[in-house]
Amino acid sequence: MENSKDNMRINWFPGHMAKAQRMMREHVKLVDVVIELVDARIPLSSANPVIADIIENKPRVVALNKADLAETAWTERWIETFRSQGLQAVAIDSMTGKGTKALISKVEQGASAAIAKLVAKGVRPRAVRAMILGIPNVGKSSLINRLLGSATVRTADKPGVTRGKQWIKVSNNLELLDTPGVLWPKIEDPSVALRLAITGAINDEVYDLEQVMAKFLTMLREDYSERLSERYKLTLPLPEDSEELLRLIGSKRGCLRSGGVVDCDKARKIILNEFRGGKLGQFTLDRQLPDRE
Ligand SMILES: Nc1nc2c(ncn2[C@@H]2O[C@H](COP(=O)(O)OP(=O)(O)OP(=O)(O)O)[C@@H](O)[C@H]2O)c(=O)[nH]1
Ligand SMILES: [Mg+2]
Repeated sequence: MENSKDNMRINWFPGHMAKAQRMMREHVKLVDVVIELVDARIPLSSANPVIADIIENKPRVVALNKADLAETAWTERWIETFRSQGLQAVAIDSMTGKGTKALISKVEQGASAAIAKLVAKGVRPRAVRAMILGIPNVGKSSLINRLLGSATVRTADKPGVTRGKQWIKVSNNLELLDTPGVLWPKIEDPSVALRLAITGAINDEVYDLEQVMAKFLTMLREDYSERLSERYKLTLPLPEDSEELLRLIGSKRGCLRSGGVVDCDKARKIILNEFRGGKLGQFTLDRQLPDRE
């Protein structure tokens, strides 16, 4: 039987995502502006290529969420890049609310032409309607809760939490539509799939942790060996072989089975969780800006 996890050829576009995508196409007509959440650690890899097609020419604001987990200098470079492509972009942290004021003002600006058009037709001015789109686990529901100041919609540290759509009245001036996270049917670039898995956008059950962590450890050793050395008390230079590096970290962390054998699976999970929780510091994993024309 073919291993469905081979080469990360996995089913990350389950039926509920296809359904959610259809719902977005229908609802985009009802909104004045779209807020696209991307993950500040992977601003390019987390940008769904299908979104442009779904939203057509609705005004769009790109919010780089989880900016607290990304390298500030890189976040600024990415914001510049989005702006140079003619997109409004802003860095936010949905846990503390940092950047959300700037986001709201961009959303209001984006909607102003549509609202003015209604008023010109003699319709009473109404609240701005915005739809929040983005990949699973990027923080769409957390952003809504932060704007509301209460845990109104469900959030969790795993993809696929929000299933249906939900309108939320944030204020008299703003109504938001929360949507389920969607990926796209075919992720062509394996390095994109890798980054989506590492950052938690792809359900942990459907990819091969061993394969992902071998590649991730190589990335970490190349760009962040000091951080690894500091966190896990390792002497530099780190071993070139990712399996050896993993065993070293595992033994430092006491991931030992009887007989002193390192429990590699446990070590992999520890490293990944510490990365995701920000315990290894701030990371930007998309480190190549698109060429400027
Ligand atoms: N550090 C950090 N964590 C965040 C931020 N925003 C959200 N999170 C965390 O990311 C996880 C996912 O958040 P959700 O709001 O459920 O994500 P979602 O986009 O609604 O996910 P789906 O509904 O599954 O598509 C939760 O554990 C949040 O606490 C942020 O700005 N910084
Ligand atoms: Mg959600």
